[in-house]
Amino acid sequence: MTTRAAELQVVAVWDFNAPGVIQASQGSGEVRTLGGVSSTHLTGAPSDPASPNTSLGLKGFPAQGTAIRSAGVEFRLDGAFSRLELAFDVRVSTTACARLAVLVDHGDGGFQEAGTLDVKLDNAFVPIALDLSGVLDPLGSGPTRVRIVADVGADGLYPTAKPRSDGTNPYSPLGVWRLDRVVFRGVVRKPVEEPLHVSVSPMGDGLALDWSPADAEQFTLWKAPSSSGPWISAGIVYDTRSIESMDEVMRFYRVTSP
Ligand SMILES: [Ca+2]
Repeated sequence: MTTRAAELQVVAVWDFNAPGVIQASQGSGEVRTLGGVSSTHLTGAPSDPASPNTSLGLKGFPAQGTAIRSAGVEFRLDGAFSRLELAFDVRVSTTACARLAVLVDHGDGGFQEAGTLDVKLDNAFVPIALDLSGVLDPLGSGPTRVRIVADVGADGLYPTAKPRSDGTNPYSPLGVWRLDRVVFRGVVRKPVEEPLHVSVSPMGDGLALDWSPADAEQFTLWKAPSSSGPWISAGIVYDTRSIESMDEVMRFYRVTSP
């Protein structure tokens, strides 16, 4: 068994040091703006050693309390990954929204929340990290889309890093975000790998699928209506046994590693 940290590799990086380039600077993918936000290039984060070092500036956010979770950026990674982790540096201006929601493509056109992040400092780059595996790993394979968008607080308003001296919220659509060193780490998930031998035995109302440990600490379980497919990922399994309910349609199973 190898350790989790050792297996994760950098799969895509955006360093935003080439103005106007939307492609990843390392790996394969593209970034685009969302919700009417426009992009510009501003001074980069100190963590980026490159010279010149610029960042992706985002401006033109929605009016206070409107168009929630619509404004920001979307990163599309070519390929599918498991154990995906996102890290980036973000800088919010004094009047910009200081709450970020990270959303991942649910595979059916919808997006699912992977986490919300509150930036505590204004006008300084702060490092952010988020494990996306909890929401991404149960999903099927395909292009991976991850959004970073402005989110409201419990009061329905876009929060800022700090209030005015009189306690009021200084949020303004003129506020600016800067993103830099957006790094995705993970394990490349191949569409279907060689299946492991699976033994099947009845258990109550379902089936117990058992397979050998192989040289892995996680496995992908696939289902299909026939032995020729189409094979659909039923999720990542961290054990060598899965209990499946009887399914009239999905009658074939395979397990691959990872
Ligand atoms: Ca940079």
